[in-house]
Amino acid sequence: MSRLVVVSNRVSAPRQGGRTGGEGGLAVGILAALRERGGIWFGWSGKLTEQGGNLDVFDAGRITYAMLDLTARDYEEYYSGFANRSLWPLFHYRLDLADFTRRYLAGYQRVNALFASKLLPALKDDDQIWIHDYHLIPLADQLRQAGCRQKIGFFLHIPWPAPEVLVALPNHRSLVNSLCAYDLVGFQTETDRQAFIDYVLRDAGGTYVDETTVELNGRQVKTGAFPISIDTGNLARVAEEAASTRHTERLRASIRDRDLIVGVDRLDYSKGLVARVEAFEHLLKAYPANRGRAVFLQIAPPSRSDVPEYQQIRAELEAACGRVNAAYADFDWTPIRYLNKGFSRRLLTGFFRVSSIGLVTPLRDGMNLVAKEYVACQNPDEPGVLVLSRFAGAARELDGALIVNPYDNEGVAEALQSALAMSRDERRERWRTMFDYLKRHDIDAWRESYLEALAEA
Ligand code: ADQ
Repeated sequence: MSRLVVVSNRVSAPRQGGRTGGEGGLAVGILAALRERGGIWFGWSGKLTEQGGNLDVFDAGRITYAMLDLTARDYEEYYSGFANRSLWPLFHYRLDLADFTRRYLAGYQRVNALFASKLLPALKDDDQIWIHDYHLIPLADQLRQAGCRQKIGFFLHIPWPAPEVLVALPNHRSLVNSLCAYDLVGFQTETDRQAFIDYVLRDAGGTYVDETTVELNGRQVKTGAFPISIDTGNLARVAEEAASTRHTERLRASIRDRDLIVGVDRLDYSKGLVARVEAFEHLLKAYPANRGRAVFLQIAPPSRSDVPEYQQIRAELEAACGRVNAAYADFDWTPIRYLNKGFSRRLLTGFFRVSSIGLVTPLRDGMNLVAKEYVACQNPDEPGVLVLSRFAGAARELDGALIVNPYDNEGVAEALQSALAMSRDERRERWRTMFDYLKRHDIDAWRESYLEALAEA
């Protein structure tokens, strides 16, 4: 079996003591494949140095971790700039927030070229290369120009926008051309894949080769939808144990017989947090029986805090939570508990397990793993209800959820009210279909289906 070379913006390398830094599902899934096949995980070290370009390489078992330092200017232009101020808002349909400063694009291309030049010497002839996410779209093109002939696949973790939105990007054409340097381009959903095909056929003059393959400028690229997932079985076990830990007991004791609604997100404008608070406010307004009874716990640690739009969303969220609490709190009850910090995965699983509702209402999201994690963590006898935005990729799969439109506060409030009133039989039935689905479609199945398609491409 050929070696696997994984490239992503950041690398989840083991910390001292041998455990991996990233406990998240993606790291678990990728590490399983790297351990089985042997290979390299290549990416940014997270360090900024004066010169940049230094490569720190070390082996752990069959895996080589190769981590590259960047300069402060690289960070500003490639990461905070083009990746997070141009592509991220655009791909999440926030044209109003997108900043297409040309300097950012130049930095993005420079860092992709740096990745290519440092990766190339480490490659063997029969390696398979798997590149992740919007930070690294031009990487295959850069590698090809330097003579790389290996099979290269790409997976996009965020949505691919409709052509009408994509064309607002000044370099949309060259970005799509560079995607055609891959053998396989994977998307989260069929909708994303179709949006890419639409652009290639309608805007770029490409043609179909077969149902999943298109040709553009003499290059053929295969496409596929590969909805990412979680380590379902393991997470369910962790949640069962977490149900009786000290922290979960403390949370349960503080809620007493009230209803807990939980939200867990990075503090990102794509996650719909302000609208979510407004929907909860509407629940208290329209259904007064919930006053003194419902508690909304929102966990949202800061993310990308050096990007101005993230400082703004944080201020807006704090104001919204403060306003609702000021309007509705009583001496023995606070409606919203807003925590501006992260928690370990283990603690979160316990929090998911004791809550009556998982509230996941992004305005746009590639997949949203929190929705899947919430389902995996439920108690089969007494499961909570998932209230899920139609704009999350996960909504295509989790049909036992109450699907909502996050722009419609009153509609979300109605769904919350139905979830709170739902019979145990209905909750069990809805949960069971989703859990069985996630057992079959877990992170291992995702990885295997992607790598099989890459091998065939
Ligand atoms: P994210 O936008 O980060 O990921 P999501 O998939 O929900 O969104 O979360 C990733 C992970 O971070 C989850 O495992 C979650 O538990 C964890 N996490 C989130 N908030 C946390 C918190 N407050 N404390 C601790 N952990 C937290 C991007 C795309 C998604 C896509 C993933 C994977 O935007 O659409 O699902 O990549 O492809």
